[in-house]
Amino acid sequence: MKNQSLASSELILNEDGSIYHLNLKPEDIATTIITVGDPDRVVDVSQHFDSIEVAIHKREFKTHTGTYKGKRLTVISTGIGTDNIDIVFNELDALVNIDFEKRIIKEKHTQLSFVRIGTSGSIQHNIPVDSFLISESAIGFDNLLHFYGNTDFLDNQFSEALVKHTNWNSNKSKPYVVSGDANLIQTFSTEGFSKGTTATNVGFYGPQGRVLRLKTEDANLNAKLENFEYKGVKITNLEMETSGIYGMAALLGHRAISLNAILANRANGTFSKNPRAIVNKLILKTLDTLVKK
Ligand code: R1P
Repeated sequence: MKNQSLASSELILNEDGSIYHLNLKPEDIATTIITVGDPDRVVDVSQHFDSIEVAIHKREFKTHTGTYKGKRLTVISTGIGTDNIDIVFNELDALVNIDFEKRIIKEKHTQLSFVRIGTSGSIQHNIPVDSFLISESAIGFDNLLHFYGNTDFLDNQFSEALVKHTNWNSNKSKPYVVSGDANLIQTFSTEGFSKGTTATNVGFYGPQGRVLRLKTEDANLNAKLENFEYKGVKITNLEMETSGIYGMAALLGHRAISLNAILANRANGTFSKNPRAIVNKLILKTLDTLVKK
């Protein structure tokens, strides 16, 4: 497989040689990449850069590359959900690990470091709005990883315990459990971050137990998630990308950490009074941690 040329239907390049959805060329990205959901958040990050050398926007994928305190960084928006994470991770990986001229996988692997700066809802009373949380691991309620082989790194016993505890409906895809990068987690484990296990959902409303006009299949799911415990680990928060990020990073040989600004507390029904300021605080904290010697 390694030296087989990739067909133009598989590795899709635009006329200018950029990769299909992201519209980026290999020289456009740094090896440290910040991912954000919202395209508008890209500027919230890059406004702190010393200078911006690349600014490209296609669909929900907006990319700025520049330097922060001398360190070259890329910030890219993924839009919402793990289906977009599949595109972003495969295409960013292709930019460094596939030779676009020869259309073959490069012999030498380049490792990327991904840092998600995202927003999230806590499901535990003791994790308040406006706090910051590192996802030590993620539980995927999406089914992205089930489409890839070689998933030995998944914690299947954890999944089984959760399936049993929640009486998980088998019509839904089986939850999978994947960890973030231990070194990045260590680096970010500074004062002000709590650590937890993040459940990644396939939607914002029903899948996260929000009832507007539609009832959910299991009205008690969030309560079951809140009181679930496996080997002392509790599920702390809900969002929509982390399992895909951790899973794709593990599959492709990259490093990833997901940082969450807790904007909602689902257990007590509260929402941040100043979400923008909280996310901006997390952005600066993240940038400064990335340049710390
Ligand atoms: C839902 O409002 C979105 O916000 C959270 C969820 O994961 C989902 O993408 O993250 P972002 O603020 O990073 O997009």
